[in-house]
Amino acid sequence: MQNYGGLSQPDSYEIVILPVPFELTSTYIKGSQKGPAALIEASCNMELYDIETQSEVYQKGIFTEKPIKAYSSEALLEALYKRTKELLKREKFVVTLGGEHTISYSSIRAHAEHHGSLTILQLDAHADLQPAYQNNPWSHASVMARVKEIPQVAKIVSVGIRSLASEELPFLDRENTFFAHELHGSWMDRVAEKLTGPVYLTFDLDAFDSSLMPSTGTPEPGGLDWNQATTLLKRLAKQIVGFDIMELCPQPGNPAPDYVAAKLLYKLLSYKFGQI
Ligand SMILES: [Mn+2]
Repeated sequence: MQNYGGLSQPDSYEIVILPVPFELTSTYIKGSQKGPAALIEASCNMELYDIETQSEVYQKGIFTEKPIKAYSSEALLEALYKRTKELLKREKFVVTLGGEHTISYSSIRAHAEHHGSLTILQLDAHADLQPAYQNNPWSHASVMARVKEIPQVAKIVSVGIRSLASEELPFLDRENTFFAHELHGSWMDRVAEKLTGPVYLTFDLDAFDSSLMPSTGTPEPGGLDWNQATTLLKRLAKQIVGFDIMELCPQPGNPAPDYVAAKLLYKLLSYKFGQI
């Protein structure tokens, strides 16, 4: 596999890309295990100067780790947790690429323990609050239910939700949930107000509208567009201490969504480390 951005591995670096091509519980369109490789391949075609921030964030050093693989959810989650802890101890900024959304649990757990208290910003079409799904507590549809159980997670703010099962309603934190149909007027102010202290961003790509991002396991209409997502994230970027980009499910013959995901990652890094 190539390195993110088509870069050669730097000797010193602040940023680590952690590919996790793991998929076990997809229920609709399968293929998210190919997500990290497709994102990285698309990223090799990006121009690395960011106009908005007038920066070349790759100069901070971006190191692409070897993919983490395992055959069971439990083994994968343990391996990712350990690797992330180790990287955080070395003061790296960690970006995790999925793969199914379940993976975020370990990333969040490691970041939450590292920071003591952490607010989660979840961009997603789905609440992912099923106590278990198809009898599996580690289903992609249960990931935020598991994240809620992490003691150091202070709050989860969910944005873009537009598909829900009635079983999830009792678990929904209505105060901190921004449904897609509510994203008008001063919604970004309202989201920003909820996000205090260090923030971990988990970006399920199905948060994007399915016209922009058809390449996910569960594409949904009525989602965020590029400018909405990047304007929100630009505003919050300095608070973000780590993030993941999940559920890219590449489609043969349509590489454009892979490029959207690759560019989203670079935009986030540019906002985080560049001048805004
Ligand atoms: Mn999700």
